[in-house]
Amino acid sequence: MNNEIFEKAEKEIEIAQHGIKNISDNEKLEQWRIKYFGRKGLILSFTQKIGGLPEELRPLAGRKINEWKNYLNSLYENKKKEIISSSAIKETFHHGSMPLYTYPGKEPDYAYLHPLTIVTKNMVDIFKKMGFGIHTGPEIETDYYNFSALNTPENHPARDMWDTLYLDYHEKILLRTHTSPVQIRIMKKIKPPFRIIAVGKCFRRDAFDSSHSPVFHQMEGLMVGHGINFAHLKGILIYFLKELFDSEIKVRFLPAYFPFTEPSAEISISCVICKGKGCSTCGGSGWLEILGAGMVHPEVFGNISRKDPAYSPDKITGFAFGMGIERIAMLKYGIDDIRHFYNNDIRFISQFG
Ligand code: FA5
Repeated sequence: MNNEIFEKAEKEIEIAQHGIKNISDNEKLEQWRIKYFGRKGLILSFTQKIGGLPEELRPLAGRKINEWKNYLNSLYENKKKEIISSSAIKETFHHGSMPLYTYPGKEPDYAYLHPLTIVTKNMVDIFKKMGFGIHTGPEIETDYYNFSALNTPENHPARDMWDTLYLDYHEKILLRTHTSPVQIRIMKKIKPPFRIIAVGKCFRRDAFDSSHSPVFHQMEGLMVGHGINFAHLKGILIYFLKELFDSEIKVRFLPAYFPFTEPSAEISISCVICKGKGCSTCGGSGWLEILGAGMVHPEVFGNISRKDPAYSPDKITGFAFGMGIERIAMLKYGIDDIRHFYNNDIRFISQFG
């Protein structure tokens, strides 16, 4: 055995060492064992070459072959242990005779959209179709935006319409009682003509009952331009309500009062439960009040036009509306208690997605 043969053998051992690293099952390990220890394997073929060597080299060659044999054997034994212990891990995931990893998986719970999210999206989509832009405003407001700029100055009796939660009474910082302050913020930001809606949380010192929550959601609408009149308001709201509920519903406008609109209207739809015949949901009247609306009061435009003449009430008109999203969702889905929306009961929430 000359040097060349020794080098070749060392190289083969190196290949064996790399080869065993990637083996992870018994079948491949057995193939590896045969390749090095089998009848035509590496060790035997070197052993057979000893006889053909000069006598003085034979003891060295014998020692070398023993070294390689022991080394390959230790690689083999270690790998065998490794495979046994990894299959032991698999065993612990067995169920009876069936490995758990072949078992059908447990179906995960799906996430559901909250009914208020679904209804809000439906409502927004209808207004988007009619060219309305989507805006938002802050939930923490000042007295000015929530009241004064909306023609409801201090000591105005209409302030009693909204039981207000103040964060700082002296600084006149409060949680907005409605989304109408967004009207003022928008008019200070963009020039007419425009049409927008704004959705968000509102807060009132209202006790929880089946139709009231201290935190609820409103959608505000505002359309301002030249020659906007009550017929536009009616056309847009009737189209919206028929799209949202059902083209068969009837829509009723009754005179109402809001300090920031004149004239103002309270808008009802024929009861979606009894189809207008009279039931407990509509209190026997056949009608469900659903939103407040009206033509923007000239005083409101006056507050803006002091800084921006584009809002002079002589030049432009507009209409606004505001609706409670929870109340609309209750009617749409026949939900009898507003508190269901906030209880986080998955059995309730998963019915709508
Ligand atoms: C307003 O808040 C006016 N800003 C609406 C408006 C906007 C009128 C623009 C004219 C022009 P009102 O206080 O009626 O109006 O509230 C509107 C809707 O909010 C109600 O019809 C109701 O659906 C909902 N709402 C009011 N209070 C609560 C409450 N505590 N819980 C749940 N929904 C409520």
